[in-house]
Amino acid sequence: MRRILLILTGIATVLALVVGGGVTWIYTSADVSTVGTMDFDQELSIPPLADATVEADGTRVFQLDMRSGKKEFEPGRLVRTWGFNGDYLGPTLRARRGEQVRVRVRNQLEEASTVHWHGMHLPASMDGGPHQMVDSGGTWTPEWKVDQAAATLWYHPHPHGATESHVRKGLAGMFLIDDDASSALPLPHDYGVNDLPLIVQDVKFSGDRFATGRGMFADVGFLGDRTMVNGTLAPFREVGDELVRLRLLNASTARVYNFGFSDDRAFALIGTDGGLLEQPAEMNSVQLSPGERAEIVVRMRAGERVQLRSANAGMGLDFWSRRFSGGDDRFDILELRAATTLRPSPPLPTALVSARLPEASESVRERTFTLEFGKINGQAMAMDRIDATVTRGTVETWVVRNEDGMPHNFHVHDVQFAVTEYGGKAPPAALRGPKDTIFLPPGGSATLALRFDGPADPSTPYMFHCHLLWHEDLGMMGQFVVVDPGQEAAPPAPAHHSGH
Ligand SMILES: [Cu+2]
Repeated sequence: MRRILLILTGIATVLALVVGGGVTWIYTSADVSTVGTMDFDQELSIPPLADATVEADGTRVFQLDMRSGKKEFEPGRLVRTWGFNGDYLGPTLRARRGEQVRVRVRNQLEEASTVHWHGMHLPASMDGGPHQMVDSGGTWTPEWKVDQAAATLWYHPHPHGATESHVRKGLAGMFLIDDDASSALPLPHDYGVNDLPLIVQDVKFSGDRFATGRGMFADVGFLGDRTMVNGTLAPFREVGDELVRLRLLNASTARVYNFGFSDDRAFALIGTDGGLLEQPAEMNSVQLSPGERAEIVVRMRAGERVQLRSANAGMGLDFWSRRFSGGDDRFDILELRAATTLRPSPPLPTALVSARLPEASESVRERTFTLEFGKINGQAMAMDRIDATVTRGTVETWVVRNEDGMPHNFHVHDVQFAVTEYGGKAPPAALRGPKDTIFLPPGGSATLALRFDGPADPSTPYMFHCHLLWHEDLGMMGQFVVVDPGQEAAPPAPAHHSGH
């Protein structure tokens, strides 16, 4: 009897050690750090400014071809990719407020996709969401008048259920808006010189393809083991000005970054998703979840090297989920190398632009959106269901709550909203500018003021959704239409396909 007990105790001990060891191994091997390990041996590529023709009536016309290709990301690493007008990512589109723009989108891929203008105020039928599919071999030519403040926007596919895979393969690019107010400010403006677009993505390779698998317990979605900027691995960039503006875009499918510098220097946040702040805000780090942008200005010292880094993303998670959601990961992202002599920069202005965001006091209606895995307000996305009908010209209050144990975010098409409350408090400096995407930690909430300026289109919806792309594909998305006063929503037409 005693012997059996001893044997049983022995077996239990061994089992506990194996399971405990396994869990410890899974836990300790789940975090990633590239800090201090990077050679920074590839010069950062800068997406070219897209060619445009200007028609007699002033319309600025761009062309974007979606195509497949191959790109050698590092010596001996040739990967199958997708891109716009090239093998990977796309050119930077640039237009001024007040201009009419037209984009001729040709789909040369073997499957249908879409191109969505993230952050752009435009008619729903031009939005490039899941209702504006462009078939393989098809052409889609949206056109609209740019009617919003200077901002760093971007474009990417939005086909329902396949957004994660289309973006990960390389379909993303920036769309910069200029206006008179921003051009008049003494900010770094020289594209690719002292005004750098930075499209940040995490990546993992598997032979000649991008890996797609989610790690064990990684309920946010795919997390890569290294990062790249503008499709460049281990990038460096030489800079020759005292002040350098970085336009940060988190174009990753699931990863949240907390950007700062290797020496923890302060920088000035000058803009958020939808454009410039009223005044610069000094900080040491800025968090961006997928889809979010930040414009920052950093002061360089002659001859130095400093690394843009992401660390301590935390995300408001407990120690277990933080580890498996990438919150403990650390990345060296980009090395800035200052010339031995720097061109002097004018001082950063203390005031940037005047206030223009909607206010809570203007709101005529409140709605609540609860986020949980795969659902918003208890329902998964349905292409033929309109979830909210808003009246053109009105301001609404949207209260968004994350009732889940994992992080999410919330993106609204067509508008730039004001964050009036975050976690029950006044929003921090990084959330005081125009936003179209907002991060929500587990149990977190945000109160938004949104002005819907239309135009009315009762049968073509805009989307709101979680921008963690796996979650979005699973159905964490809903639809709203903008109508004229007294008008009702019409059932959405079946997805329109642009064919040959
Ligand atoms: Cu989500």
